Amino acid sequence: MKFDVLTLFPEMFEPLKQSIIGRAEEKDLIDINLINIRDFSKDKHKKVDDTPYGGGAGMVMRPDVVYDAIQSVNEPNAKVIYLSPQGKTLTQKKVEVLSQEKHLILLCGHYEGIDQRVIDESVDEEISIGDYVLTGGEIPAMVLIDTVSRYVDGVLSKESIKEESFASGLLEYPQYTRPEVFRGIKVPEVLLSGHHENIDKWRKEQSKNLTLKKRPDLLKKKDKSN
Ligand code: 4G4
Repeated sequence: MKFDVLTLFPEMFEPLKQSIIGRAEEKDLIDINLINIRDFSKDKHKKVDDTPYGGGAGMVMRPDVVYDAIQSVNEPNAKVIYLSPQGKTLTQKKVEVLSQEKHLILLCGHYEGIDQRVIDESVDEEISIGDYVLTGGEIPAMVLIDTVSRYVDGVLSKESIKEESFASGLLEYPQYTRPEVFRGIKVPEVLLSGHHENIDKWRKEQSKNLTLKKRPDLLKKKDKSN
């Protein structure tokens, strides 16, 4: 999977060098290519934004600069995604669908966003990570890269994906590790029994009860396999 990220702040993507995503890139399972939109400014002052027509607060990113940045990496098989509060909300199902793509181009807006004409002209999909406003699309782009990369073959074990929360439409069962007793609280007996059938049953029941108690809305969803 190739990710091209178009941003004014490529330094914000340092966290993706860590842990599982960092290792996935080292192993060439994913490729994260950072493109500085400012490199496409033709202005002698490297200006990328201007005041909004019609007036109002803040600055808007110029369509010509953003368009040239997109065209520098665009190709027929790529999907151009604009991270914006106006997009469709990202779900685990959507993440799974996106992970089937070969090439994602992630466009990060800053300030008051990007001139609408380049969105209309070059963006395939607008995606939001939730109903709140951020200063830029960089954190949403990182969220998308992280969630999608987990579905790329070899990044996680197949088991981790199958077992985890949301894949089944339910919350994850509680996890325990050593010590057996912590502040007087013992690990649930069944987990020490070595009886895998009982452990499986117990975990499924925990998942159902937890979901009912903490996220009953998830049980009403149509798009799930429980
Ligand atoms: C596009 C338009 C995404 C991008 C306006 C981006 C929240 C999300 C931005 C803006 C974002 C989200 C400056 C408001 C950047 N905020 N929920 N901000 N703003 O996915």
